[in-house]
Amino acid sequence: MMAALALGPCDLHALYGFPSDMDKLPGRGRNDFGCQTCHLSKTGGGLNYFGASYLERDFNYDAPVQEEDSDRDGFTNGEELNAYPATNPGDPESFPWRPPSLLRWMLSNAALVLAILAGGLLALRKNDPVP
Ligand SMILES: [Ca+2]
Repeated sequence: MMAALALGPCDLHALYGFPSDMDKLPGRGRNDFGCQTCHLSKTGGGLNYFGASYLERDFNYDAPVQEEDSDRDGFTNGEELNAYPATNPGDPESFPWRPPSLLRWMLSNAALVLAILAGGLLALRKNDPVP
């Protein structure tokens, strides 16, 4: 009983064997944030933005929860929890790395970028003096 008193609500949740809501999350909720995936502190307590959304959906990690951006950091909960490494969907200061906009454009238009580069190389070769 003394050990249980030293644990936070998130630990008690697992200790007393309630259905694990963490197990429903990507990677079974095993990420660097632990209880803070849903709670404000490492020992549980109040819910963060994602925890409130998850509770609102009765702990169903369904499409509306996955597609929501609970912490309004520009990434959906699903993008954050499936990122490698996962980021915290309840913390707006935690989000996946996003390449700069020019690099994103170049990656999404790779064929055009390669064609421009190839055309530039051909133009340079044409200007080379013939041996
Ligand atoms: Ca986040």
